[in-house]
This record gives sequence, C-alpha cells and structure tokens, in this order.
Amino acid sequence: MNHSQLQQVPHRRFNPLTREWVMVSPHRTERPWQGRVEKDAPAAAVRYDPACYLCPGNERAGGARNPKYTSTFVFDNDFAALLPDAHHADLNEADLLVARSESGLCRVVCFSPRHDLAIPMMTPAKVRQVVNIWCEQSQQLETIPWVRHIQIFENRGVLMGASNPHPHCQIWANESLPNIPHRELSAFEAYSKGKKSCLLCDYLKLELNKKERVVCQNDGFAVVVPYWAVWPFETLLLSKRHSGAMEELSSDERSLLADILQKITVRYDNLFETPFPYSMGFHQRPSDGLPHAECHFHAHYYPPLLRSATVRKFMVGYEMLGSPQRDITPESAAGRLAGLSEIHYLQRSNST
Ligand code: H2U
Ligand code: ZN
Repeated sequence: MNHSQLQQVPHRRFNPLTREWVMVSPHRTERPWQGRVEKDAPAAAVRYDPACYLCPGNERAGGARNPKYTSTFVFDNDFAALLPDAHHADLNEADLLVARSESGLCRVVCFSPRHDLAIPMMTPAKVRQVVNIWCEQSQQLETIPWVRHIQIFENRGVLMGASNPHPHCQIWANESLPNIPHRELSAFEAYSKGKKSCLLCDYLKLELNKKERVVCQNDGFAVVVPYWAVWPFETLLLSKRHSGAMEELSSDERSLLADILQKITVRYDNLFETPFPYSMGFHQRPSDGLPHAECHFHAHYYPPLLRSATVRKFMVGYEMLGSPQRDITPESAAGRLAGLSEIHYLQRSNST
C-alpha cells in the first residue's frame, strides 16, 4: 500500500516528535453532514476599551495600572501560576506519591496598544516588534540561573480559554523541562544519535519535496500540516535554517518570522471568515546553558475548529482513553489552507 491509498482507509500515523500515534479515519468524512459554514458575528472593533485590563492607561485586575504604552508591553502576570522563590521540596513515598517544588516566572506580553488588532491584522513592522520582544525576553530570562525552559504561547479566542480579547501572549520561564518539550528533546537526541542529522531538518526537506502538506513558506520558514497532525487544521512552523532558539535568528530571519506568522494566521482567519481561535507556542532548546545542538526551533498551532466558526473538535471519549483521532486527512487540511488568500477577509471587504 502507498501513501495515496491511505486516503481511503483507517490507519495510524506516528509522531516522531512525541513518539505517539494518531488514528486517521478518512472514510468518515463521507458520512452525511448537514452543517454549513456559518460566520461568527464579527467582534466589535474598538481600538481602545475602557473596561479592558490590558489597554494602555487602564487599571488591571490586580490593582496595578498599565502605562500609556505605545508599542509592546510586558508585565509580570498578576495571577502567576508559578513563583520565583519556591521553597525547595523533593518528596517521594514508595515511588507513588512523588512531588517536587517548582520555581518560575509568568509574564504577559500585550502585542500593541490596539485592542482590536491581532497578528493577522497588524502591520508587518508591528509584528516584528512582537518578535523582538520575544527575543529580548528569552535572552533576559535565560540569564536567570535556575531557568531551564522558556515557553512563549498565545491563547487566541474564548474557545481556547483566552481571558481577554486584547491581543496578547504569555511567557512562562521555569525550573524544569515541561512534559512535551521533554519528550521532544528525547526524540531530537535519539534521532540525531541514530541518523547523524536533525529530525526537523530532515522532515522539512521531505515536506518541501513532496509539497502535499505545505501551507505557506518564505525564505526563512515553512508551515506544514504535519503528517501526524491531531487537530483538524493543526500546523507546524519550521525554521529553514537549523537553529535552536528564536534569539539565534538573524535580523532578516526575525522579519521573515513576523511575515510567516501573518501568512498562516491570515489563512486561518480566512478559512471560516472568523477570528480563528488557537493555542500556539514556540519550542526552543532548553535554556540550561548546554548547547542542545540537536534541537530545531519551531512552533505549533493547535486550532480547535473543524467545520465552521462554531463547530469544533472535541478531544473526548476514545481520545481521552485511547489515542487521538482525526477524520479529515492532513493532506486535505493542508490543501484547503494553502488555497486561501493571503489578504485578510476584513481588509478585503474594506477595500471593495
Ligand atoms: P490568557 O488570556 O492566555 O489567559 O492570558 C492572560 C493572562 O493575563 C492571564 O494569565 C493575566 C491572567 O492571569 N492577567 C493579569 O495578570 N492581570 C490582569 O489584570 C488581567 C489578566
Ligand atoms: Zn484592550
């Protein structure tokens, strides 16, 4: 059997980054479905919201007041999940009750003073400022001796638990390697040891040759729906040059990163003509001072939507108990995303 015959039959696909399997059931997409592609009510586009905790000059929920910032704005999360000075604890009872203390810092980054402009709608120069602040923050946080991992992530939309529509992301820096980066690090190390090359450099080469899962690219980055995608329109953003962290990107590459972030998010918004919800985040090498030359800088986008602005995929039932499963194939999701315009639907209707 070859790859094209897989388009009709249930099968499993292997994720070499996490070394887990996903079930793919393409034949189910033929089942009757009477839904339609419906558009969400467009969010009221206010540039400034006096009731927003993140807008310039406003008071936050914790009582602090934001400065009248004019570019990006970073502050320590008023409700931080981790604290920098955890009391040391290392408990183990019969290998069954195991716990350790964890120090960390949690920050919030407002992308711009504008309450209404998310990444796909911002100017390229403003997105570049966001990339700059991510690099600056990573560089600053990794100088803290106990910081071993820096996670930059964005929850967009209420569906993904974002607490505020003002475009922002979070940065958590902590003492230990979280589960998923830990699994990815083991996979990078094992692959590099066995094949004497980089897992994601090899994967990217394969995808750029095959082209069937490539959504968009520029000189520095490519976005693919990975062969092993779990979420219907999940994507993987890969740097073309092998580098381990965002701060290692050249000035040109930082601009290209800003560009590719817009290319993929504009496509997402255009898919159902709605502000497309997702959780996304960057995976970089651990910041423990070791080189980790086998790690390859990348980002994951996990959007929950399946068929329209309101029909989402749920990770329930078999997926909670067995393994993740998808119906629409990664190839067909990539084809749909790749075919979309790079002009945002709201900017299109404004110009007509
Ligand atoms: P999310 O939208 O991804 O939840 O991120 C917003 C974060 O902002 C959230 O973690 C913090 C919340 O704790 N926050 C503040 O620190 N101060 C506020 O006044 C509002 C929200
Ligand atoms: Zn706001």
